[in-house]
Parts: sequence; C-alpha cells; structure tokens
Amino acid sequence: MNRASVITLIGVCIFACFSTRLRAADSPRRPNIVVILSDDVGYGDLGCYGATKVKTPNLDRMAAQGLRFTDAHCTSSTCTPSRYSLMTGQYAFRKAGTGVLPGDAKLCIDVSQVTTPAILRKAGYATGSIGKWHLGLGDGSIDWNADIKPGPNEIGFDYSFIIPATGDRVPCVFVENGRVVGGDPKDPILVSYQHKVGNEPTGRENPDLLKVKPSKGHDQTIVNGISRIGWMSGGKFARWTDEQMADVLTQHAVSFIEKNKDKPFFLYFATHDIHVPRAPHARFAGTSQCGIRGDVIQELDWSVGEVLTTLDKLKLTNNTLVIFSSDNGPVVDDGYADGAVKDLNGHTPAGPLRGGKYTIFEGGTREPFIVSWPGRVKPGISDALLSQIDFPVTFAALAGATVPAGAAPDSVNVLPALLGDAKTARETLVEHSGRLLALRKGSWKLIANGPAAKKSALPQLYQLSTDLAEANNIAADHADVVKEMSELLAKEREKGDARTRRDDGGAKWGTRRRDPMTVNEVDGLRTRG
Ligand SMILES: [Ca+2]
Repeated sequence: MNRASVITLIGVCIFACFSTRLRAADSPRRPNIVVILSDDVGYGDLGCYGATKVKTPNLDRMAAQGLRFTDAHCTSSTCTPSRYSLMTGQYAFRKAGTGVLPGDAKLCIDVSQVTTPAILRKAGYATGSIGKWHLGLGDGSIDWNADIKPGPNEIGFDYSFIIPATGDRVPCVFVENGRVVGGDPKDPILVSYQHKVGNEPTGRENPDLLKVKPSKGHDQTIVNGISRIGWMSGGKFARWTDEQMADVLTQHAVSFIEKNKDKPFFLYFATHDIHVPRAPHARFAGTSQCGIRGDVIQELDWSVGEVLTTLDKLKLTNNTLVIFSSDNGPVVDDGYADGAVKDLNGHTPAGPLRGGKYTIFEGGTREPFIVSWPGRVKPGISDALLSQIDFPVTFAALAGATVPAGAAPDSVNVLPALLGDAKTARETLVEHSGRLLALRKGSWKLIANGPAAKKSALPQLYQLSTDLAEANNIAADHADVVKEMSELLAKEREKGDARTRRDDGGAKWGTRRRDPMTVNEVDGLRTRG
C-alpha cells in the first residue's frame, strides 16, 4: 500500500466514523404514541368542533397546535366492536362474538392475533393499557379472585390497569395486570349476568337507596349508590368510587408515561368519561352550561390536559404523537335518569350529523379526531377519510415495524394524512352498526339494508358533500352509484361476514338475552348495541 492509499484509507475511516456519529445524533428516538380514546363523545361535543355550552381548553389547544380531522371514524357505533377493530385492524363484522359484551364475557381477541400493541411491543415499545377495556377477559369462566387471563397483557400490553367492561356493568373494580386491585380472599368477588348473587340491594328492589335512578335496565346490584347491569357480591374494599374514576385513571396514565420516559412507549388511555354512569368529581360537577353530560366532558378535557402537561414537563412533547378520539358517537339518555336530556340547553352532541351511538348514520362513527405532534404535524384541518382501524398498520409504519402477512387485514397506512403531509387517505370505508353496514366512497354513502329487509327494498344513498345530515335519500335517482357501491360492499362481505347476515345475530353475538340494556330506536332504524 503506497502512501496515497494509506492517506485515503485513513480519510475514509475518519469519514465513516464521523458520519455514523452524525447519523446517531441526527436520528432521534422513535416517536412515542399516545392514543386517548374517550367513550361516547360526539362530533359536536368539543369546543374545537363547535360546542359553546361546554369548555374544552386542553382539547382546543391540542387542535390548535395539531391537525383536526373532519371525516375520521371509529369502525362501529358501539364500544366493543369499535375497540376490537382498533386493536386488530379487522372489521368487527367479520368476527362473531364482538358485539357489546357483558362484564363476564371471554376475551374476544384471539391471543394468536396480531394486535396494535403487539406490533409495537415487538418493535421495542413499552406498551400500556389504562382505562376502559370492554373486550372481554379470560377464556369463558372468570375467577375474579385469582389470575384473570388472557387479557390485555396476553395480547400485547406490558402493563394494564383497566375497568374490565364498562362503568355501568359489574364488577365495579379495577384490574391491574390480571389481578383485582384491593381483592381480599376473605371477601371473594362473585359476578353473574344470569341471576342474583349474594344479598346486596338492587336498584329494582331498593330504589330508595339510589342517588341516580335508572331510566332503562341498570337496576341490578347497587355499587356506590348506583345500580348496574349485572349482579356482584364481595370485594367491598376493591370497589371503585365513580366520582374518583377520572382521577385514578389519569394518575395511572401519567405514571405510565413517567416510568417509560426513557424508551419509546405506546399508551392506550381509554377514559371512562363520558360513558354512563356520569358521576363527575366535585371539581367538575355543575361547571358546564349543559348539565351533567357537559360536566363529564370538562372532566375528560382535564384528563387530556394532565397527559399533555406531563409530556411537556418531561420534554417529550416534540417526540410524541398524541391522538384523541372517541369509540363511538354520542348518546344522551343511556339508561340513567341523570338529567342529561333536560339540561342540554341547546347543546348538540353530534353537531351537524344525523344519529349517534347505536346508529349507522354519520353520528354513529364520525368522531372528533385530533392529532398533535408539535414540530412534525402541520397544524390545520384535514378532511381526509380515515379510521381508527388504520392504527395498527399506520403505527407500524411510524415505528419502523413490520406487520406479518395476513394480519390487520382491513387496516391501511394513513400516516401521510395523519401527519398532514397528504390531504387524502382512504377512498372507501365500511361503517358498521349492529347488523347494518354502510359504505363510504369519497363523499357518497350507501347504507345497505339489514337482513330482515324485503329483497325489493332500495338501500339508502346520500351525497354527504351537499347533505351532511343524511336527510335526502337519493338512491332512486342514482341507480349506477347504488349498483357500483353495492358491488363494492358485497366484495367486502365476501372477505368475511360473521355477523351482519345472521338473522339471529343480535342474540348470539351480543349475548343480548343476558344483557337487558341498550336497545335504542333512533331515526327509525332499530339497531342494537
Ligand atoms: Ca362507547
């Protein structure tokens, strides 16, 4: 080797070392991902979406520094199927057993399924599930006094602190990493959705003991002065206090962020607010101008603020993608006579949309959807069509993770739209409510007839760009569009449809006969959730 070659070699080595160090310095840690999934919040429920009777300064700040979406969706107009899709990237209508579940239902996700948290955990993320679960637990028979699994920790979460089902269903206890928090072997917990267990008062037998009366169902075991769906006994010291629930869950979300601040993390923070029973902390009771439902929206906004403040304090804001959305559309009377209807004061939970929770109209699945990542997401408003079902594939793209072939089959990478780099995302999207399906193609919307409809009946067709309220069914005038969209929807069904074609589907998938709540009549379309 001559002298020139040696000098060249030394130069190459110095450059290689320097550029490696440059790359290390230039490539920041992969971004953290925080999904704040609220419960039953409607398209018109937040200040940044037009509400005036309720104040949501933290969510408004998030929207001002981020992207606010106008056409983003959950996949179903009720909780369990919506969350199933978010977790698995598969439309819930393809899978039996994903209707609204009782509190003792088995886990509706196969532990072998690839999930959003599993993808991120495999990519090196710390993963946490805090708050409402409602995807079932165990394999069919739960002993609430022993290890409860499979559950969140078996489908991809390193840490979980959950409400097993909903606030209005027993058991009214928190479960942390598969164990009831505060469980006592001397006071074992029993739960049934078929018959009364123990001797405790129920809403039906002892209405004088209630601080809020049920308006429909919700008249079984009384916990904290509120009667629930289902019966429980035992676990006296493990039971939650509804008025403290937002504080407890928010503290756990904050603590998860603090504990994992030095590595990439994925936090799924599923708030109880604003589901029933609405029981705001005294700090929020009576603070809104639209009654108790507005009060819990303001409590929810506080929870969001605590998360954002924690990220700021830990200097993680500029490296964290935060998404706020809701699992389904709004409902005002959802089983308790809590005054929400009479106190609305002109507030419109679904904004300009038709329908809400339990319905196939836009109010059922079009949700507030705010993305914040200062320095990366371009602030503004986006009309891109996308769905929470896109989370697994999109987050994988963000984290540099791979999604195994065949996994998350209905999920699409919408990262460019999520970050504000692209104005469009999906061209089509299936919306789902009970046994009804609708197809979005651009601003067209086709609502297919349910299984019980006459064969000759026309489906419903709406042009949302001129008729956002779905007031004028123009199917008869656009036979070509109806035909094209019906064929597209038929193709989606052919990929798998375990629920919407079954005439007895309601009873089978939702175990509706065991769960007396949640039959609503909205806009003449009877759907169940
Ligand atoms: Ca919900």
